[in-house]
Amino acid sequence: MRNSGLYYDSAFLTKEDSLRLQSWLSSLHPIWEQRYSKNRPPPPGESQRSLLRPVYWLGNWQFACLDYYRPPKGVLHRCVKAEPYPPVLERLVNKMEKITRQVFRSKDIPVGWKLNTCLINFYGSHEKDGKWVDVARVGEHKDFEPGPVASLSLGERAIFQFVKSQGRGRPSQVVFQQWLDDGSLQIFGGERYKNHLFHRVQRVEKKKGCYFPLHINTFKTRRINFTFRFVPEKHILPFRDFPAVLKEDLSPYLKELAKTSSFFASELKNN
Ligand SMILES: O=C(O)CCC(=O)C(=O)O
Repeated sequence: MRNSGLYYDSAFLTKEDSLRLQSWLSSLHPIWEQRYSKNRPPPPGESQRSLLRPVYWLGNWQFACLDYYRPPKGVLHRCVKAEPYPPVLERLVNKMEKITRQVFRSKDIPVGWKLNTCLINFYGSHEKDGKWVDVARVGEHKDFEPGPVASLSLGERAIFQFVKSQGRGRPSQVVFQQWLDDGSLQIFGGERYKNHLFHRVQRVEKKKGCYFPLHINTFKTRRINFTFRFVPEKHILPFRDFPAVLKEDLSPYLKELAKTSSFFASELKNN
């Protein structure tokens, strides 16, 4: 029988692929994004803030200040064409897509679905005013890209929870939780896990002493998570096709990325 929306394999990644991934990750320069921008200022009652963790996107980059991809209304000018997957990820993604088609019901897999988008989250401690602060968590949210999402984890274990919102001021109710191990693959989709419930990372352990040497200043990374998602190609546009006001907001990020990425250097040049 096809599953009802949740799949977990604690040992998806081989040692060799984990080392290949870590070697590739050490070439990246993740960035810190701000939640808002000049042309998309904070709404009343909110203030400008940095995301809790550095990130990197592949396939397309959904900048926080563009408010991510939120169909049906928020689909235009949300996804900036980004770097393709490196060969090791391309191969792993093919495997994840195959597993998804085998174990998920076809009604939960949209037409044209493929895992063409990846958000890489870096979890750890951040040095602020001379003190190390643990910021290894993600608040409850939904991923709005259509169809199943696949999540690959490296490093320390994280407790991942699906929760039901209980309304304003009341703590959410945990419906199901799963420890995400080093090298594990989780796939979730369907009405319950993807559309109805929220999910969050409550905390990341420190038991194994994992530490990833990466190009991120004032940050010690002990867990890395890749979430692979689907965005229809028609909603992914190159930077040059964005409206001038959004280009103004995104330019500082593109310039920072272009310092170490030939892809983004060329996107800026062709602008
Ligand atoms: O780090 C994780 O396991 C989950 C990340 C997540 O919730 C997300 O990228 O939307």
